[in-house]
Amino acid sequence: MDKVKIIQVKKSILEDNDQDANKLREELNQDETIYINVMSSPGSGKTSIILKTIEYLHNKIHIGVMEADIDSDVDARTMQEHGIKTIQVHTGGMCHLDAEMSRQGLNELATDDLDVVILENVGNLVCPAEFDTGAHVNVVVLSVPEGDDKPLKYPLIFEKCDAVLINKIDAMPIFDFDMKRVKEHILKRNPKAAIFPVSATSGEGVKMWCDWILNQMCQTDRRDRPSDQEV
Ligand SMILES: Nc1nc2c(ncn2[C@@H]2O[C@H](COP(=O)(O)OP(=O)(O)O)[C@@H](O)[C@H]2O)c(=O)[nH]1
Ligand SMILES: [Mg+2]
Repeated sequence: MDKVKIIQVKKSILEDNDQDANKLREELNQDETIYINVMSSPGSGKTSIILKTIEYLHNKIHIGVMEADIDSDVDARTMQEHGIKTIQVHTGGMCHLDAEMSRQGLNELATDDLDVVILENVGNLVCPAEFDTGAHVNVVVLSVPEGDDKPLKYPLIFEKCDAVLINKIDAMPIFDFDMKRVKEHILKRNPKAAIFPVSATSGEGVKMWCDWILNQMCQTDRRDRPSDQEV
């Protein structure tokens, strides 16, 4: 097994990250590559759901993964062991990725042959929400054991996203998690959010989520950040 490619990315010196993020989206549009930013707290199942997504979609589209962490290459090694084109970016202690850091990682990954790049962002429900990475699609993974109140406690990330995956639904019988209530909390903050109850372990719900991704790819005009919607 080849060693994982690891790069240290540097924070943007540009004042206007939003402008830079729009520019990156434009560049990716020209390459016809869709960039999906997956955010969540540590352990909610980002790596697991990304693997399941690629397992489902690999016969249809080419997907690469960019792993962003403060340290380690654990998740990138997992991706590579599954034969997935991947790069590990280290953020130099930062708890998020900005558009320039994304660009550095994407350049090293080399996206020419990729239809989709999935970013597994740094595990955190706060900082990643504050920085536009240049992604076309922003996704939050919330897992059942974390509780149905998280959209109330971390509203910004739920406002900024296009889709929420409620993961670990196989664990619903064990936890006091109210699916109806969590959907209400999310939609109150973001009426346009698509919500997918899934289990990365059993595969339940994954088809609907993957069909939604394919549908996003058909939407050609993704120039403006989709989450800049009125909420
Ligand atoms: N029961 C259950 N466990 C899951 C599911 N998805 C992930 N896990 C477990 O949750 C733990 C953290 O998952 P991981 O994908 O590493 O989360 P990440 O830190 O967000 O990337 C691992 O032990 C996974 O096996 C799921 O749908 N159901
Ligand atoms: Mg992970």
